[in-house]
Amino acid sequence: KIPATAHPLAQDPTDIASNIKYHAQYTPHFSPIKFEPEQAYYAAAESVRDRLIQQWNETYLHYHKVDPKQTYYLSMEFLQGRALTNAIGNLDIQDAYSAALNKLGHELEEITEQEKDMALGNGGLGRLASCFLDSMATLNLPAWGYGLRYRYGLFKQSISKTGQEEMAEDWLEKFSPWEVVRHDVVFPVRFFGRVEVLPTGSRKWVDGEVLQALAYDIPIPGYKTKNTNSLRLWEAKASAHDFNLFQFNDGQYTAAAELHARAQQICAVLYPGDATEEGKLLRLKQQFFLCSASLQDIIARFKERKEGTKGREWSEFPTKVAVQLNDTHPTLAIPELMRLLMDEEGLGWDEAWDVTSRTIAYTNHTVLPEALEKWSQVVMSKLLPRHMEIIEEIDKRFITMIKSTRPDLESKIPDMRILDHNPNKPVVRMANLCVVSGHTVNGVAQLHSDILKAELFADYVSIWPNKFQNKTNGITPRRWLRFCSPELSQIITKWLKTDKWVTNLDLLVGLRQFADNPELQAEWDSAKMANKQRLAQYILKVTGETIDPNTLFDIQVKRIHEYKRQLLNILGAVYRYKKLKEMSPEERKATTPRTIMIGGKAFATYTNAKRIVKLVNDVGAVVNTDPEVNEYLKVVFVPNYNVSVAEVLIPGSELSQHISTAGMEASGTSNMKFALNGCLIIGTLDGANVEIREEVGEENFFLFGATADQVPNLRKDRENGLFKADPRYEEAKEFIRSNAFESYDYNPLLDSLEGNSGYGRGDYFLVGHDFPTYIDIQEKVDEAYKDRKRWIKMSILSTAGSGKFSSDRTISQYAKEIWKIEACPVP
Ligand code: 26R
Repeated sequence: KIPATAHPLAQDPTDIASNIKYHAQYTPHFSPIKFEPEQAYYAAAESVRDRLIQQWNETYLHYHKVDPKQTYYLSMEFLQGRALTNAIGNLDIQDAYSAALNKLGHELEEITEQEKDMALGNGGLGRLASCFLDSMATLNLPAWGYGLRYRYGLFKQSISKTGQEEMAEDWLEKFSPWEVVRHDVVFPVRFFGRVEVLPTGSRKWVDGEVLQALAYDIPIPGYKTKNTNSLRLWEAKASAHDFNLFQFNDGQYTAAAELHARAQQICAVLYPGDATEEGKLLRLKQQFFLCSASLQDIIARFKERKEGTKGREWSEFPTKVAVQLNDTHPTLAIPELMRLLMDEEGLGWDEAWDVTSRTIAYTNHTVLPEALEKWSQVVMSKLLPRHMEIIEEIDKRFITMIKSTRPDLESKIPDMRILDHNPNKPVVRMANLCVVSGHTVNGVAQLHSDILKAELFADYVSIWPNKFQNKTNGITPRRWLRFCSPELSQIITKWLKTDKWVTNLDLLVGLRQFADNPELQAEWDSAKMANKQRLAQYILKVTGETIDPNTLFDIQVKRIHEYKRQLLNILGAVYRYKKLKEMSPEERKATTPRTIMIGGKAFATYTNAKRIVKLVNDVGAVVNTDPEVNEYLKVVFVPNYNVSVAEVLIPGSELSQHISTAGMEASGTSNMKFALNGCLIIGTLDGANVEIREEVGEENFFLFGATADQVPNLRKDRENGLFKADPRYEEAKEFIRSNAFESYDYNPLLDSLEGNSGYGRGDYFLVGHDFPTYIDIQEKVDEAYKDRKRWIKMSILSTAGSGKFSSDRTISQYAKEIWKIEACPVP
């Protein structure tokens, strides 16, 4: 009994079931024999999409009519994860869909598992962009994301005897039900070529090769609001004109489709390796492709809306458009906007510069020197000759300005200017270009913003004291609490007597008054236990390891990087193992049993990071099969950490580690997700940890380690031979060197902790310095965990103090203090 039509806005489970069936039948992707979870997922997703499309169109038309100032968030990364649970949750149709699927013989939880993660991002920066999109829609802000439609997102990680292996992750293997191709939204994007000087004196970029950017839109529904914004992802195409039929018929198949092949390369992978010159060029092409297509689109929309309003001037562009650069990756938006305004729209330099600098703002996400982008001037001149000219002009005018207004800064010019004329390798410094051109520069946590002002951008602060801001990161409470932990959410709603906390996270402070209440504590405990059990089942499924939910669940999940110090964690675990081995059975019984879980991906060519992954796995292999300690300690590597894995791990965690060398982690955002889920943090005074500790209370935060201002001196001490290693630290390292875990050669990794100077050598990340206080505070953790009541209370207070870390708060601040945009709710 298949319905002939479906009503997209059906509320009744029977009607929704009909919609789902309708899609299974009339939007077919499979042979009409099966209706298994996979088929049910696609059909359910399509039925949800129908209802999104309705409000999505209304949103576009409404913005078009009202013509408010709109923000465009340009980012090379969006780490969206899965969409179905989120869409159903934001539309508030969970129960009806659950019931509808039951009618069709399926469970909602099971079919949502069918969805592949959309992993078009590496880590923190990409996930932040996705949390921001959720908040922008929820706050009814006219704000869109712009990115690239990578064919292959972040690689899939598997673990073998030799460590991490990478495989292409094919999120589009079948197709994505969430994207809509806009066949009418296509823009040309040029590469290479030359600059032609016209008789009028104006300049024009010509020749080279021209590809087409085609728009794919993904709906971004807000929570319980009609507003549904867009994430617009560009795909590169060559046109039929570029296909040489003559060559093809002549058997020259590759040559015939050369431009088509080059177009395919552009969006083939997220972050192509940049070890080679080819890789670097491809990455630069990607960046420009995003910037050019997005700005042409933004300008087209401005002109379209301008037509209705007689006489709008280009000078009004910044009153209608705010462009936010997510790190320096889309910096080319600056010279591209200048080029479009001058060469295509006929503005003069001053007018174009005024518009551009009032439109663009830049967020910095890291102070790590190797992550500050610098592009070869030679490569840039070849690929983007007109942009190179414009950048040279910006640089020249900046220097002139300094010389005339700030002669005192003359000696700083070589550091401050955009072009670095190092004779070996002249480069363009993208961060400098952003600071000089943008109206606002922000860091992502208070400490990070302070460091930017005091160090990286100190010289600019004296010229533009008001340009620099802080916007402490946040996370969306929908995905990261409401949907990933329905049990805990229900308890919170019950005790706060409202579910308004989902959009007003500050209301969580209301839990403080009940932190000692035994009834709440019992409920809290059982919700956490349910989440731990779900996590234990997941670990069993993916690793074959049985873990005991009665042990302390201790988690560190994030990209593997030496500054994040997974090595400190594993050295601590090794030390714990060794002590357990030395204990009598009675002594062991008195310890706090722990399950240490570590997960994360290592960049494919980052050797030390890969060694760390292997070490964690090797330690686990020994510890987990050692019958003497097995009950008291397990070490598990969680493979293929991604957004949907995080949604299982975080709710089930009790302690999480955020232990970067102080001053190096710009913010961290998983720390916020853990704290929000009632997980206690063991951490350094780094990034947003500082603010989390302030909010949850210092007695609910396990602090250790050097502070950011001590770090430079500690490194100097080390160079001067003043570092004295703690015997426990030496013991842990020696134990690994003795081949206690695997006969693999860990000496190169451990050697990075020795010596006395240099990046990556001489223990640049201060593992040795922080090890003793780390072990001491871990003992405090063990003690605290023994007092069940105290621990639960701390857990409740952690959630209660997490209100500040909603991305709704972050986005409201961006909207007010940087973008100057206002809500535009769809009636
Ligand atoms: C250019 C290339 C080398 C590159 C550098 C850095 C590519 C990607 C990155 C990602 C960096 C910038 C990143 O993810 N930074 C993280 O941003 C998060 C969101 O603000 C912070 O929470 C986190 O501390 C920071 O490391």
